Amino acid sequence: MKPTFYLTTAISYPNGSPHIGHAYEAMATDAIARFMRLDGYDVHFLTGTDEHGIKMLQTARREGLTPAELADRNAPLFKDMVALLGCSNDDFIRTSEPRHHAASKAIWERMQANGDIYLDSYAGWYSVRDEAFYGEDETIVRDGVRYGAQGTPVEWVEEKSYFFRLSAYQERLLALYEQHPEFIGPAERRNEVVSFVKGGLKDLSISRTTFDWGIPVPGDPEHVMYVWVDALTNYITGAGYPDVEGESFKRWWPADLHVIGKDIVRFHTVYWPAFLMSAGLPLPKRVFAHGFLFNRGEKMSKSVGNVIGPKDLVDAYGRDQVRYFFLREVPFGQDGNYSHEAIVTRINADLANDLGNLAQRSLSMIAKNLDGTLPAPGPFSDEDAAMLARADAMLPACREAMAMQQVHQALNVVWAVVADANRYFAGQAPWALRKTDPARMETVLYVTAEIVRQVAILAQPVMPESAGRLLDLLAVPADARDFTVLGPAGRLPGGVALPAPQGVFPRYVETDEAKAAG
Ligand code: ME8
Repeated sequence: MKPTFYLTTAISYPNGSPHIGHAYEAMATDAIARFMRLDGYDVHFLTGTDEHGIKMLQTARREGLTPAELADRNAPLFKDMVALLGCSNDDFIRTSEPRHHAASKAIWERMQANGDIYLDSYAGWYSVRDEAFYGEDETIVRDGVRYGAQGTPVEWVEEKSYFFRLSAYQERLLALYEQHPEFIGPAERRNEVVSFVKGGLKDLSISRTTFDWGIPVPGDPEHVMYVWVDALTNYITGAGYPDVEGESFKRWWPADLHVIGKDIVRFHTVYWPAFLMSAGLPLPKRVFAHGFLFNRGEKMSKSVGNVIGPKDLVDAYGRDQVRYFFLREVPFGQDGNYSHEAIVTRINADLANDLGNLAQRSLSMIAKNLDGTLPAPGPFSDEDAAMLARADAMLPACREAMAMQQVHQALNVVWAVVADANRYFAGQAPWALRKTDPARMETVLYVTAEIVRQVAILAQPVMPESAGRLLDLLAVPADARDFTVLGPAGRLPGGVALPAPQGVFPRYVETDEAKAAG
């Protein structure tokens, strides 16, 4: 039996079209999912849309739609986005689905049965943009407008509300962070959460009565659940909750990894574990928060008008190129910038020049000089052996990086070997050996092809299509592309006929149009 790995993205509010922040999270989580599958895990990868809440309601009103109509119109855009990006998600959840209503009702009832829910009235500040309640001390007034902790405007709310006894969970949460330092990554986020919880927790308002777009509170349909109660619950719905005895729930829950953005850490590392503790359910093993992406240093927002859609990027640069750029360029967990120039530089330097040329030069020499047959190597020189050893050492280094979601670091490991291989190829000069020592030429070409094989296998999580094409060019069979064949165990067999080489990573050629758009 394979070990299991259940991972999720945040679910997006479909109150508009998907933006690059949504795409970034999906691409990164997909790269992790693909890595784990290739590394022998049975993976379940969940993503979806978060359709309730006032933000959806207000947008719908502005557009003259019901919130359900707005969700029905926009949720497919998110589904299409993950497909466009080549994501390998096993499920796409919409919180308006009956399975999710059932799960939300069930977790509510369990928290209630545990004595953690009571009726009172709420009077305080609420940010619709964040769908978050803020304490007075977390707000500031600027130019007559009051803003919450994340800089979004807040409004005063007063209504009857159910509360969750969050204050009762302070000690248990602190014990969780202490005993499981890996629960929150990266470390800066963990420190923020620990000091927030140490500062004391107030009970949380978890229902609303002033609108009815949401999941009705069991036994009191005048209230709908606070959107975050149902949103967080999506992760167990996706595992088959409330059927806790079912095969799916036993197999997938607790989740191994929730990938989210840094603005929603508190919901995932304070509220969510407290809800689960209250409901008597196991806790997810890790929550990892990535940073925010900025277009040339500015935060993207619809009001600023600098939102570039994921589809525009994929159309302009190619799917694998976009995936590679964001995952290599931005250290996962930190904020990052993107611009047309930065994307073109990565495409031309890392992909076209470094990996593309290495593959193209070695494969076209095999095509021209050896009738397209991969040679069997002669005895390995010290340089050959050292080069192979560096390639063989990639997997453990990549595993270590990916276990901490350091996707960029795993790519750095692989591209360091690509750089070594280019130096090796230039130093060995197989084109010169063609006349002086053809047997050595064959060995050098073999070693280079073998490096390309291992690089391509490890590039698959980030660039599934292009890496697959490289492996096709090396005649690597479909069942010899996972991580069990990395290292000496899977060396290319000599004497195999290779298909005609083709460029896999074209250079990006600047057009005036692209310059203007970038
Ligand atoms: O927060 N750069 O939904 P959402 C990087 N529905 N990531 C970004 C980003 C940016 N510029 N902007 C947003 C929600 N994100 C809730 C989640 S989960 C139970 C409910 C990330 O559509 C953001 O941090 O506002 C979040 O992880 C995801 O995109 C969805 O954001």
